[in-house]
Amino acid sequence: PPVIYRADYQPPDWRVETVSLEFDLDLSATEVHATLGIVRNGDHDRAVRLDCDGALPQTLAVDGQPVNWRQEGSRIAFDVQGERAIVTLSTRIAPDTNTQLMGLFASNGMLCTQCEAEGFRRIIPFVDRPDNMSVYEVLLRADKSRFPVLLSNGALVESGDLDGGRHYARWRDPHPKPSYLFALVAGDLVATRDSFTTKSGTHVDLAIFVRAGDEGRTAHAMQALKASMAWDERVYGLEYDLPVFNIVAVSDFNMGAMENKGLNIFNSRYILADPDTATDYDYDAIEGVVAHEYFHNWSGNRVTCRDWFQLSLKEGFTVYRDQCFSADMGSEAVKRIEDVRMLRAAQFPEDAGPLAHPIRPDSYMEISNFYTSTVYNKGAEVIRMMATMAGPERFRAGCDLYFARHDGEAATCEDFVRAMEEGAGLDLGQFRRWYEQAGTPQVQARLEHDAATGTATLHLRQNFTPTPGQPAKPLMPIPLRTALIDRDMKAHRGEMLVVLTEAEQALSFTGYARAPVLSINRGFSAPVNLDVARASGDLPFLVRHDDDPFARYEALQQLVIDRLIADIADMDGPGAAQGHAVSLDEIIAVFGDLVSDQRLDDSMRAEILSLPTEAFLGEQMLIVRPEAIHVARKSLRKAIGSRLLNQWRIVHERASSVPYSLSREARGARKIKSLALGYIASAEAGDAAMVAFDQFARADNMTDRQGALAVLASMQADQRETALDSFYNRYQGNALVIDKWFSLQTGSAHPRVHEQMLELIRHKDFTLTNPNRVRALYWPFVSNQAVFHEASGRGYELLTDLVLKLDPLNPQTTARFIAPLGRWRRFDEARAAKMRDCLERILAQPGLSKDVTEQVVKSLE
Ligand code: DPP
Ligand code: ZN
Repeated sequence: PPVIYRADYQPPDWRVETVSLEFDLDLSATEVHATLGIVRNGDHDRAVRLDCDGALPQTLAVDGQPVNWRQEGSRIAFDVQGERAIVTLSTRIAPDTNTQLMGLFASNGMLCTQCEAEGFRRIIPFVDRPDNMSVYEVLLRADKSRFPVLLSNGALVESGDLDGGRHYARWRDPHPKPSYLFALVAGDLVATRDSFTTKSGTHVDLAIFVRAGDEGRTAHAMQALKASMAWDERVYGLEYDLPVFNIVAVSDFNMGAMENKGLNIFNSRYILADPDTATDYDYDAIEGVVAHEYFHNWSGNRVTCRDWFQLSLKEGFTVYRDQCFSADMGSEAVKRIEDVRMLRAAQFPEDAGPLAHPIRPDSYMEISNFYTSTVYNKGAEVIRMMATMAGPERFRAGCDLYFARHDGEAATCEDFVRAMEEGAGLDLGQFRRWYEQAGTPQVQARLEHDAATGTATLHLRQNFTPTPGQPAKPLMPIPLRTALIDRDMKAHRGEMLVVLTEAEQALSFTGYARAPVLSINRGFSAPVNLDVARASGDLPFLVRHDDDPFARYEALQQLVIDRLIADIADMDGPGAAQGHAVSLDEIIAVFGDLVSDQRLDDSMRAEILSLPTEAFLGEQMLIVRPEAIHVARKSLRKAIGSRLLNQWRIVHERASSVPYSLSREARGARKIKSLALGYIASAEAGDAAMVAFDQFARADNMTDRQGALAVLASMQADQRETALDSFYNRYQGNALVIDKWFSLQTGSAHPRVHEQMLELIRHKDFTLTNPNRVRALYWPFVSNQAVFHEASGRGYELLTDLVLKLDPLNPQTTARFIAPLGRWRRFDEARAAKMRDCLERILAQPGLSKDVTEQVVKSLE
């Protein structure tokens, strides 16, 4: 497939100023008539070229005269003489055969669209690129009984009945927008309604449309929407700009949700929740995604992207905005830990592998492959670093300037950086490299102390490892929030922001009779890998005394990682381990202190006391050793569980007495309850299965039920099957909960996960046509390091089979599953060879999609 380069950007030859669309909607045959007001853009005599994917025009006329068009690859071309013209064209599409879920597709008898990034061209041929902004008017016609609800962007202009049991609705969106923000929905849906009054007094009607029966599960999403609208006014001064804001939930969806102007379309998992079916985690995810899509109304829609290389302009910024919103709604400390954990789980491996790319990529074959953790989550970290360096007021001034200057435009990352420089008064010359360079920087830190002069000197150094296409890398500015903590006072004199700009830098601080303890990259102020030379005893000190909650978490994670890496080295023979790992006794003592530390709330306690995942431990090793990691971690869990068993039981009982509510205390209690249960099970306490089953059976909410079932799923006990069956029977018919039932089994630490996986693939509720179901079954399996990377290679074969079967149906969802195989360089030769074989087998498949081809080719390079 051809490669598209950022450097080749050219403005469109023709713009579409106005779009009028008429749809005669039907599941199997939808007719589309389009009237496009086009304008020549610049002084040239080139033809009109419209992007087209599968929906060739049935008729095409320019100013009323039929014209002959020609096909040029994925475009159609025709000639137009004057400066402006009216182009009319029609297409006929079959939504119910659209398994890619791009363009107009059917889901459970309803019709809806997904146009980002290049789905609109599957509806009609169009100048389908984000710098082509048009005003849309949309007329929808359909059978009234099957499609009683007809929605599009903007506001409803008129609606009424037609002959033959049909009806129509006309929608108009006054805001010019790129085609990727176009949306329509037709179906038999029920609405939950509410309203919001903006700070300037405009009334906005809010509605969430779902299938009948789901309307009792929309309250949380509605509350999140209203909270987001208020938050964006308060924190960014940004108001909503239409009289209507509609949300529709659909069950077949590739993405999490889509920010179409005035008509957000959501994967139902990010809308539907009640205590019986959704966990606290689901509640948070809903709040975050609803906010994310709402915030796009400014960071994405009012100011959009010039081209898809600028994707992080809207996504990185909007993720940063939704992270701050969720922090404000709940716990800032816990939110930061969750976000960093996610960054390290998904983005760091991506940035260290064959698919590494800068947050503003330089090239792509298929843009769908670039909706990545790098563009989103590292993109958000880059915005966060600017916010940290500027401080809140100046950061806000930079954002104000950006929105004021670029409102109504298709902008670039460079536009954002320039607005931030001018508005916030920052010099971002060197900082721009964060947009250009892939790879996670390495920072080494060492604190040197001179007792004679009372001077502490911080030595910093930055390093880079090469990434594809970037063998050598210039230095980056790395903002590190830093504190020097006095060992006696257990306090510091104030946090400093140290910006490392050189390869090596040293900073001296006086007045330290004793060497202080270094607390660095507090709050994870820079997305780097940090290697700190420390005296043993420093990490336990930080776990107990650091006043930055993230730093406490980080210190304990590092303590555990050091110990486990040493344990794994010990497996090669005594004395193989070297370095500074603290003893198991010391780790148990630290855990013991934290289990009952009064300064921690339960939510933070549970966060800190969670062990790093096997996959994350693998990331810390040059060559990942799946069995050794599994064994070492399991044995550490067992030790922590059994030696603190009484404390875990006390915590479990205390937390079990807290009644269900959504208060922070009750949510914290639920989180620590299932964590404690997990440690009781890891201790292999004789009654563990009973305690777990008891929590499962008594649960009056999904958090406790799923928490218990997750523990049981890893056990070999009769209660396991009983609980799984009971859970399945109770929720049969609720797709989102049945997704959990699949995930709990394939993500478990049960010794027979692979065999269970084979059975689940054949389960009557498994289908390849629903992306949520595919991900629910396969993603926990692929992330289950010891199982997926079983030495036999059968995990790789299973994934390869999926890829080959799913690609013809849904390339976009399939391509996400290539990265796990692409990590072959990080495994021993035998595994690496098997992984490569699988990639070769995929590549040999005739008719392989562009999406999968790109990922496989890059993974093999
Ligand atoms: N809908 C996706 C998101 O909000 C892509 N824009 O991130
Ligand atoms: Zn987004």
